Amino acid sequence: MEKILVTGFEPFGGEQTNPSWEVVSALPKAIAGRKLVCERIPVSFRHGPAAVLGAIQRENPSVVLCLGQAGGRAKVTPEFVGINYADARIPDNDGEQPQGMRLSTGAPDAYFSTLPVRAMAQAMVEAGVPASVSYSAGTYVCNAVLFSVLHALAASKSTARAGFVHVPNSPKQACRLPKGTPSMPIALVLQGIVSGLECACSWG
Ligand code: PCA
Repeated sequence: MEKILVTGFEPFGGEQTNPSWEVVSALPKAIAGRKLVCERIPVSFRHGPAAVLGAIQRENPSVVLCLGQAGGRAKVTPEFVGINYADARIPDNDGEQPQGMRLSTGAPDAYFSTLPVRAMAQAMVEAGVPASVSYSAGTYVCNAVLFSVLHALAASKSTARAGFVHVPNSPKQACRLPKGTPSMPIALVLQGIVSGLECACSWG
């Protein structure tokens, strides 16, 4: 049975929870006839990308989807591109704060996601979940994970497809955040991710 690797992050930035992991831990055991393998990864420039790459080596998935929290966003957002750049606004969970530097010297400036991000966003919307393609995954750990995974898969000539989806804060988080902070119920985000994965698996 082919596998789908799905990852979510531990909490960061003083939060108690991370909606990305809340969603991943609620996913079904299989989607589109492929077994789901779920991994919780650290918010760490050093250890986050390595954790996903280790899981890819171990599980040999045909699809890799990493999820992360994007505070302030109101929609589920498949990411179009990962860039070879880090500029951390706050320290990561190891206390590291790379600023204004490349993630990898000698690697390309950027990689486009190899998942069908436009079709996935469309599938999410059709399932009734607010979603749109994002053209920036930021310059923090999520972008580092996306870039590093795409770089490693390209370098090894892997046929696995990979991408990243940012999700809004959960309502539980938004209760303690400033007035007007958008949020989305975990169950709705979950529906979006399932629809997005079904779409990705039906693609080519
Ligand atoms: N979001 C952060 C890192 C971990 C997470 O869930 C980001 O967008 O980079």
